[in-house]
Amino acid sequence: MADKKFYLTTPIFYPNAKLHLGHAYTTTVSDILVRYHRLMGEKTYFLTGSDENTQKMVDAARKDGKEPLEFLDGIVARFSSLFSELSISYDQFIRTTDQKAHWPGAQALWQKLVEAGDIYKKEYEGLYCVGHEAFITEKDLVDGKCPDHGTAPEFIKEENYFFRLSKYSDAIRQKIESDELLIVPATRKKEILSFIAQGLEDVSFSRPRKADWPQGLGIPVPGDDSQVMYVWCDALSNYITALGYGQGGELYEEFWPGMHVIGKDILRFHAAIWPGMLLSAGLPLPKTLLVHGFITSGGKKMSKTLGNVIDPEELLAEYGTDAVRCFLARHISPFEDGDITREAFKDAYNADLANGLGNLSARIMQLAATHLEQGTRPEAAEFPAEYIQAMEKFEINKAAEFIWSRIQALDQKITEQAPFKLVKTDLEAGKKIIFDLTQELYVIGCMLNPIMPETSKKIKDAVAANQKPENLFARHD
Ligand code: ME8
Repeated sequence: MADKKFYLTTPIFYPNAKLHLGHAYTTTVSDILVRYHRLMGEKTYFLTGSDENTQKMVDAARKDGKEPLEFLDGIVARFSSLFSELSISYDQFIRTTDQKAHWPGAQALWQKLVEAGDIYKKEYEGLYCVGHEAFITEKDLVDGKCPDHGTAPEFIKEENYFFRLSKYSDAIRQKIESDELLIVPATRKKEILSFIAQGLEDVSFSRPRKADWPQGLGIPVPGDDSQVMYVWCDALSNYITALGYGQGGELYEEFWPGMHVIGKDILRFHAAIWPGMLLSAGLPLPKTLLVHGFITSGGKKMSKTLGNVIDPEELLAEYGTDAVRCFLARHISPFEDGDITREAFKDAYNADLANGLGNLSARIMQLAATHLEQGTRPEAAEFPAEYIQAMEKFEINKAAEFIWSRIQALDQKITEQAPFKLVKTDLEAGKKIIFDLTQELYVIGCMLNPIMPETSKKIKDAVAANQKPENLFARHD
């Protein structure tokens, strides 16, 4: 087991605004999966980062009265502080403006595409949506605007380098059909296969360098400084540049190929363009794409005008790290859209944590501290098969559901067997039940490790020390 490798990436985030709960979701799901594989004794590597060479970032910086590179540092510092509050255990944070860590690998990959004869120059005109950082077509528009971003696209006529993606349609389709590139859930696999069946078109892979972009922003196309790489070509390559691809990186040899966690909105980039680039370069494709849904609030897309935006920082300040992680893990399916409101969050917190896990741990450990002589740490916790199976299939919500079914079962056991009464009439029998309860609580503590790392530790420590854990979750009214 020790030599089993697990490499997982989050999408790299656009640093044009603060991260919202949707971004926190992607990152938390990723972290839970990595922590699970670490718990299973595998050697893991966890990458996240920011997608910085973009027009939307430049626009946001200027609106804020800042120079883009200075603006970036401020926003990226906030990303890392959010990730630290969420206990995200990443190994590396890659920034696509990093000229040492990212640019050489991105340029080496570009060079491979050139060598394969897959890059060519073409005069191009089209409608560019800055929100998507992609060209869109007339028929995508509603009242002349991009329906996702509510903004009118820019008409662009320019000479670009193109990537011959069309050449790889069949090869990509085969890799996906055979699950060599596994796309989870199956509905997303089906969706992308029907998209590929129409035939993939070549994609514009560079833009002329903008006069108002500072030096240090935008990766120069090798051999043509007047052009910078198209943002998706640049961004996707982060998954291997971060491992030192193109620079003799040992991490690349050790960990690639790995798994990408993404939202449903960026499926095409990851299941068509990215495999196309890798095939062209003769590199292995990712093993898995886990495609999650979108988080809505009260059934609607979070928006400032509707006033339903949920700020992860506020939730974290009010309820704490593990409570936020628990809600995302247990109440949102990693395969479908999910909903959150403040009310639903509070109710779930009180039921799952204050009355559920917190109360159960306190009851059991109070009994143990009163009646057992010493700590009762089991040698090694056996992980139940249901838990393992759910986690291996990325069904984090099912794994959490299983843990909570155990919590309910223990609650019921205490009520039915009433060890607190039994100790008065048959001390040894009462102690045996209390001992068993602590053992089972310990297993719950172990299973909670990927989802709620701090709570997991508190529970395990309490069992080992034969003490009541400090107040875990106070009720919120
Ligand atoms: O797409 N619910 O960056 P991004 C769930 N830079 N997930 C959501 C969400 C929501 N409401 N809103 C966004 C990008 N996300 C690119 C990625 S990767 C080489 C480049 C998810 O900051 C979204 O689906 O717009 C995406 O996976 C991630 O947040 C980053 O979004």
